[in-house]
Amino acid sequence: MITLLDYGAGNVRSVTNAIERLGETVRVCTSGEDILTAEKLVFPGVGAFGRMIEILQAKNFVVPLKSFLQSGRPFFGICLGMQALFEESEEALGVRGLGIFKGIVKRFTTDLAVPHIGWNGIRVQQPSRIFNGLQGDEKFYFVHSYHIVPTDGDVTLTTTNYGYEFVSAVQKGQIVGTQYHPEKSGDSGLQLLRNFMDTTAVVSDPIRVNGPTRLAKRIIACLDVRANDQGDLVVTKGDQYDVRQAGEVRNLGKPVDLARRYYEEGADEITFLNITGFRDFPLEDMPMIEVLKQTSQNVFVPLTIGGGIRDYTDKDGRHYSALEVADAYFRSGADKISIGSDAVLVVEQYLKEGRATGGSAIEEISRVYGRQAVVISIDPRRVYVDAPDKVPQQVIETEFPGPAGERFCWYECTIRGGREGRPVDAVTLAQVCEKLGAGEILLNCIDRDGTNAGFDLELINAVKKAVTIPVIASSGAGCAAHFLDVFTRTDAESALAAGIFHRREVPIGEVKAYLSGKVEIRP
Ligand code: 1PR
Repeated sequence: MITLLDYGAGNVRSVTNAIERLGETVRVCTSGEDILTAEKLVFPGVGAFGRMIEILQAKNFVVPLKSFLQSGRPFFGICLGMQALFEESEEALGVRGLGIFKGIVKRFTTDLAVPHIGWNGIRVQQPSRIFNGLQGDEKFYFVHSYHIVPTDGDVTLTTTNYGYEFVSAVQKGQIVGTQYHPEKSGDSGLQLLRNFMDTTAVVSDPIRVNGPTRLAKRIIACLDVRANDQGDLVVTKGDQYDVRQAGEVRNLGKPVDLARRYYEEGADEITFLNITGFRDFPLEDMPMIEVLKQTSQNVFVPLTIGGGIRDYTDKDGRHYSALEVADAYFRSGADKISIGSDAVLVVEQYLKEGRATGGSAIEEISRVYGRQAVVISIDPRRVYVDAPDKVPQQVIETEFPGPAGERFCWYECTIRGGREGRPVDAVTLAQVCEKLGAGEILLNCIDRDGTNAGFDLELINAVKKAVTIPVIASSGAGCAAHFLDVFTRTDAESALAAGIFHRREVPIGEVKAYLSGKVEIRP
């Protein structure tokens, strides 16, 4: 039996699912006594360092945890669960970590996008039983803005490159910690966990990778989900956001089945968008929660969910905060949430008042779950102008003139599934959201959605240049070459598609085979 230290923030369901998939039972610890009596302890940390330590202290977990770590029994710390073992973190100066390892946790100092999100390699520095059955050249899923800096080099288990080489895993006796998420790293991650649980696994020294490891460009499958007119939850797909054909909502399959198919075909990440979330409150419309729960049982790559993440008061006057909605999604298996309409309204408020309130959904959710868990989904459409100074919005010069030959355009943000245009432009929206605590931008484009005409590279370049967080290029993919375009002609970290995958026009494997050798991908 594995004891899981759940301190209350983040997605522990995925770790539980991964362990159960490997045939072990999980006991979630609710008291210090549970920690002390654990045979093997897994500590999956998600969120922010300061809050994690605060909760561990409030629950009186610190003393039993230290005692367990000194007992010589197997311990696996994941991400923040590994960082907790160090003395201090720049994320919360003055807050003391567990101090099992000497050293600190530092923020990335690189020109690359931070958080470091995606699949990167590892360079093995010492043998370990967790590598049994691995080659050493596999990629694992990372999502973090801070990394450990151990004082004692002997504890370094693996290193990874992101702008520079950092320590991505540690080992000392029976204590193992990885910055990467084995529960989100497909078969290779499951193998790591299996080896950890099997204390008889042979100590293995896989091939040592030469040269720096490289972050892969991610291919994301997106499932737009809503109820059809018969009330069934279906994956649908719009043409420029119109999801009806001959009056009926297009039905391209069942959400749980399709997500599983994409995982098996090699998707690096899966996104669900509850596209009528702006009018149906997700906590009343439980099917989406159920979709997540079922998906996370079989899909071991990151899951993002969007739609309806905002404050809400139900018909009985009960108020729900956006954070509560996000909580429900994280508890059901989501790794990231994505905010659409509400982000536009938050940014408008920010621009009007000239300052942050501290209470917006973006700020609250990133404070509790960390910025890497907060994605902003932007639904922009082009508005042409004949001169850049004609409008207050951020304007770009375009190679594709408008209907009256206009050579400039700006990207109007929309809310409520593209139904309502707002005065804020996509570039400004992305910049303000980054300031407020967003960790990633999902950049759709209504003009290109469902057209198979390729990504809007001008839009992607304009937004990507304006922010330092990762950008997911979305809308318009029609063939594998479009992915090469977006990865070579913009700096987008990942590309998302829907229609071509749903209709099996271009399977994920074909996209990856085409990109192989041209850009870094996870095979
Ligand atoms: O506003 O916070 O409730 O979130 C609602 C979410 O639902 C937003 O993320 C918004 O993008 C999404 N959404 C709302 N209406 C639609 C619609 O299509 N009618 N879908 C919609 C957005 C766009 C993409 C699509 C890509 C790739 N879908 O995610 O998957 O354009 O498509 P393609 O490869 O076929 O071109 P809130």
